[in-house]
Amino acid sequence: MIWNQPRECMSRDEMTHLQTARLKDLVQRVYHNVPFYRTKMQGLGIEPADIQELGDIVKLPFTTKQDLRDNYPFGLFAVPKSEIVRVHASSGTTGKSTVVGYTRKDIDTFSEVVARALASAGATKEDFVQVAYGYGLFTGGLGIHYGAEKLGAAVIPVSGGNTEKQIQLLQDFGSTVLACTPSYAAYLSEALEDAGIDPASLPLRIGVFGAEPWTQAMRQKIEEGLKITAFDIYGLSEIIGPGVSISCEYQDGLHIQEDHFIPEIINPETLEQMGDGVTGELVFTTITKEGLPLLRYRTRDLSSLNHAPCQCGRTNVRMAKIFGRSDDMLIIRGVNVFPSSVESILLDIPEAKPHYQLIVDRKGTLDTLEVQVEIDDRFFSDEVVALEKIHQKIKHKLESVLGISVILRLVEHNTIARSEGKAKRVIDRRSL
Ligand code: DLL
Repeated sequence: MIWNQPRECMSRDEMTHLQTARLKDLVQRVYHNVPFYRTKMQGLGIEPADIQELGDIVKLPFTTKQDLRDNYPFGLFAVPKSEIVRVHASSGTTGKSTVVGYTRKDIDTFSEVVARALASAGATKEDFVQVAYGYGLFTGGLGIHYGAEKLGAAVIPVSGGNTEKQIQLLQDFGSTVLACTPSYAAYLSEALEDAGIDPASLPLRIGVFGAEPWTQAMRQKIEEGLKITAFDIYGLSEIIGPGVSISCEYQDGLHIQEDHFIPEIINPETLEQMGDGVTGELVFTTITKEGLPLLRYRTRDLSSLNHAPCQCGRTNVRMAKIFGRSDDMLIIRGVNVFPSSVESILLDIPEAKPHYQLIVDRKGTLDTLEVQVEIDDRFFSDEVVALEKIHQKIKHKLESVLGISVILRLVEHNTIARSEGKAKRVIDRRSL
């Protein structure tokens, strides 16, 4: 179902018109209300009047996570503190977290984009949505919660973790929609199997998964394991939270809520804007946000844009499934390795489970990559020869695709730590 037909199915002309008007208004607001942006714009020798059409966006300064940190906690807010009704903070692993603030209207926008996302996944007011994203400073729990309520669905606000409870609620409350990270969904599916519960016996039918990179192969594994259809929901706290974009029933990219967020793809080196189909860094400008409006925020997420019409009827531009983050890219002995490439390879191998970890280390002057992957109990036999065969097969595949030598360790079920939220796929001991 399309939740907001007029907004999600606009003609390109109408969208351009709306975005231009909103961009001009945004530039006025940040110029007058956020000293950081006024100084930046003055430094570039531009004034709000220089922004007349959409293409003028390239004249505007970029914003980075560091800018948010430098202005910690509330320095980039564009409204008086009394207008802020909620704050969230992102789960940064290094340095200070980034704090974001919402006005009442921002919370309405947030709920609206999440309602659109859930509807795109096929949820309706008839559904019971089990929200297993963490509640708290993280935007996942409360973000999906408000959107599901807006949709008119029933929310089950269980939050992350407590797997036994999750399973009990899936059974007793008959949840039809599950919202959590893909890695946790993979874990839940396995926990059901261990408990001897047939997922087909549960009413669960839709998964709304995001907050971390995951491949199509992982989607298929989870869909098979839980007997559901899984959708990819993308977002980041700085822009609003979950709901910036979502896949539709055609599963060919994620529709961006363009009436609220203008996307661009840039070359992260030259900072130039790239055309459709070219992979680069995603950049967003928040054109309706009041509390913390951002100009050209550099997400570090790698994707590409596609303006071609989609069979679902939505006209909003699609972004390709996130390929990884530019800062996730590992450089091992000079070769670029993306954790997502490793995931695709592993999940293509029937004996491998969707639980793996990459450990990068330095022995002397040489970087090493160790890949640990859990092997299905059925294959983890005592027969050394059989296991050795699987080992050789996976190692060969990894090395031929990645182009570097790999230390492969096949481990037993439940060896790799499970995560209730975002999975930690890479341990880089070189930087410790
Ligand atoms: O992860 C918001 C969110 C919550 C999205 C629930 C989806 C579901 P942050 O904690 O600020 O916000 O982290 C944002 O997570 O820049 C991406 O690198 C990554 N990310 C989020 N969604 C996806 C996705 C939330 N669907 C950062 N695919 C982003 C790949 C994702 N990466």
